[in-house]
Amino acid sequence: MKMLQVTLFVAFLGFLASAATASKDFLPFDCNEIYCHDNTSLSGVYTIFPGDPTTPLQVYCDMNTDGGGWTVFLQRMDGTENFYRPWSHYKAGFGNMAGEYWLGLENILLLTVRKENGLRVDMEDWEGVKAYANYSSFSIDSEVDGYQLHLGKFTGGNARDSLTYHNNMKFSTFDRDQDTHSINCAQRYLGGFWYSKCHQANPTGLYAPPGLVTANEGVFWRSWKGVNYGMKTLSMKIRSVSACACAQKPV
Ligand SMILES: [Ca+2]
Repeated sequence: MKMLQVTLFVAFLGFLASAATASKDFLPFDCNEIYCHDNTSLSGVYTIFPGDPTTPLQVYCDMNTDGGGWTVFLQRMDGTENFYRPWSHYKAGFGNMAGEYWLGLENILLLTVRKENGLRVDMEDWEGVKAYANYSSFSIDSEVDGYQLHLGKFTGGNARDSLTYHNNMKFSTFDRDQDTHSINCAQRYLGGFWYSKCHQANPTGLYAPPGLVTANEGVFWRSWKGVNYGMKTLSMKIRSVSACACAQKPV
């Protein structure tokens, strides 16, 4: 009897060890893998490993919108974070993952270079009305190529399309002008973005309610509310286009 107890106890220890190993070995690449691993996961801050296993990255995962599994790389919601920042900050990322942040171009590169992703932009006005825009694919080049944007087709959304204009642009900040205009768009319009000549949207622009910001400087999305209207919230998020093994939540 005692032998059986010991055997069961050892078996139980073995089970615990294997469970711990399984959990330790789960190093999710992005929010979609977290969602696929457990489709009851709630929206919130998670640790992902888009680089190697020794470089964890904190990120906000949107597990609610359109089936969940979205890795958020830009979040505007209350104006607490300063987005008028130099190249080095946009490269590395800044802000608070539970609030406003930019994930960083190097991290966005890691997330998009190994998997094909779709892009979704969600926004909300100051009356609580929501709008979105979907794109079939989203990726960027490395720093030596200016983090050039490669955007797929606009595939729908009531915000309509204000981003295709920015396709194939390099990224610009006030201290690295890579836009196609003779002026410095990032400096003039107070953000860091794939500015062209200059923009149809300004997701990293100056956060302010409508009427308190100069035209073209706010967090605007031209095809929805024009250039004078800064959004109350705006987020940009990506998700792998390949379906995961689990069933996604119904929309
Ligand atoms: Ca310029």
